[in-house]
Amino acid sequence: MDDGILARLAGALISGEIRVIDLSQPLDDGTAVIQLPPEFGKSKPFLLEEISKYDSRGPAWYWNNISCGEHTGTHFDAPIHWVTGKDYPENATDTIPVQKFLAPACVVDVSQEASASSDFLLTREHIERWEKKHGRIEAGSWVLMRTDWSKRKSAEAFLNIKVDGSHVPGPHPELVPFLAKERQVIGWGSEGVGTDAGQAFLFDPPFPCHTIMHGNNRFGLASLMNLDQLPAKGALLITPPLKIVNGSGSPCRVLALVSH
Ligand code: 23J
Ligand code: MN
Repeated sequence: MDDGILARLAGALISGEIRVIDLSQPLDDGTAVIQLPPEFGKSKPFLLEEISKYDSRGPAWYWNNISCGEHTGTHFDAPIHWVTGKDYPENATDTIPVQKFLAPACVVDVSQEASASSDFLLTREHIERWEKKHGRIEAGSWVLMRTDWSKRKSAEAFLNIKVDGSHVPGPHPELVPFLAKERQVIGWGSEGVGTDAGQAFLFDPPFPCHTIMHGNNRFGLASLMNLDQLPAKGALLITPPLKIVNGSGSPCRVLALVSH
């Protein structure tokens, strides 16, 4: 009998000892897309156009054309997405080494803090408290910020745009270099529409998660959901973006393996 590591993994998947959690939002024409100020280019929303459905256009088959921006719905941000990450080799969706698409996750639950303030920022002090309880964040791990923000189902509530811009929780600008440099994380994941806080255009630097994570050749995951179903430590994420040639990111079916 083969009791190698992959055979044991396959057995645990079949027995249910390892469960697979879907961290992705459904994609349809109501999926929230980031809104930038009007002077900037716009991302297209997700669009599904029927080609045929067992009809005169195709009697035995159903299929659709799809279109959307790369950063639509639950998605992966590659280092090439930001100017600070543009010169790394293997920095785009088609060239990132595929080994990097499987990595462990640390989940930081700040759902209470985020429900009290939509401008909540996760700080280094929060992370250090998390580490006292769960141990040091290992190099190569994702840090996922659980806010329960994904429970806001309408695009309006999810984007939460006021006269002065979007109000969505995210990482504090001082946390990002700590995670990138002192913890060597593989990337940062948020439940919001992007990895940065809604007000991050005002931070120094602006969009610190994009600027510093991608400036250190690290990744982002945005519009995650079901983080409340993950343990603080021990989940394994599977995050392959589409193999878009020179792509800056792509919608992603993010899965988590969880043992119980
Ligand atoms: C383009 C410009 C600014 C931002 C973004 C995209 C994202 O958040 C994204 O989805 O990567 S902040
Ligand atoms: Mn993005």
